[in-house]
Amino acid sequence: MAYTGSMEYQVPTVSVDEYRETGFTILPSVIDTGTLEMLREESAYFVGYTDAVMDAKGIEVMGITHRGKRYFISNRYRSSTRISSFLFGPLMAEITTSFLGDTVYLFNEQWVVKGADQGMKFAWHQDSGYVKAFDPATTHPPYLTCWCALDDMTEANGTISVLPHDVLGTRDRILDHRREEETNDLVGYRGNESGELVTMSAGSVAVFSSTTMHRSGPNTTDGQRRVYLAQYSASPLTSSNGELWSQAVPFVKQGELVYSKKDDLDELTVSPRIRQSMPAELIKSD
Ligand SMILES: O=C(O)CCC(=O)C(=O)O
Repeated sequence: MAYTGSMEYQVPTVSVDEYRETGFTILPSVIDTGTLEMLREESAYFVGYTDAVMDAKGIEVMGITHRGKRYFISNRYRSSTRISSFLFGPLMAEITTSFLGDTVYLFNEQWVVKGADQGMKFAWHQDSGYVKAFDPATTHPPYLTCWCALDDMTEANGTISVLPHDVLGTRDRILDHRREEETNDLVGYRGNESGELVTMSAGSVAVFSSTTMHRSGPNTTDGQRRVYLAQYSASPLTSSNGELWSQAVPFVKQGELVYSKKDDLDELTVSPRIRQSMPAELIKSD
């Protein structure tokens, strides 16, 4: 059973089949223009916010974020009054339940923005490789990434490429990833495969598994390349010591929407590691 609420859009069965076989699929033009505009405005706010944080710290690089070139801004939706309507709304319920089944938790969400002209590439990796790098004994089941395009995605502006599971045998396997000195990227593949380039229009969603190997190219255009990336799991993902790894915010239970803003920040939904990285005003109101 998938999402039981009313939603005009339905994920085609062929897309689910393609995902199961290759590890990824594209859902073209599924985000409406009003939502797209809202996400673009929020993206601008969070990039500005991140620049201000870097200014205050006097730094140009923060983890895998490089000022002006590439931004990864995670776990900030609670600072916005608008983003939760998308993250926990009917469209994402329809998409996530189609791939994960009738119970879904939010695992992580982030902006991935590449700056105009100087947008940096991002190395081959599996999203699960970032979990394994910090928790080598991890045995988590693959989770789901919804890579939501806020701009048309082209080779020129640094879209992603993906490797179908069969190429490296990644369906149920997390490869070891090594950190690249100059970028801080974790690199999971250094071979010659170029994968499938994902070109799609703004408002489309590329759906892939956390074990799907993917990378993205540099942005050589004069506009930003903006993505909102939301990740969901079918059950709370715990690390090898049994603690919650990231977040497990209840979203859909037995096909019904159960997200509750009021209970969103309790200790069952957000791990101490993620809580620590949140702005103080959010934690205080807990
Ligand atoms: O949007 C991109 O350039 C790639 C993002 C990505 O691969 C990730 O965050 O895992």
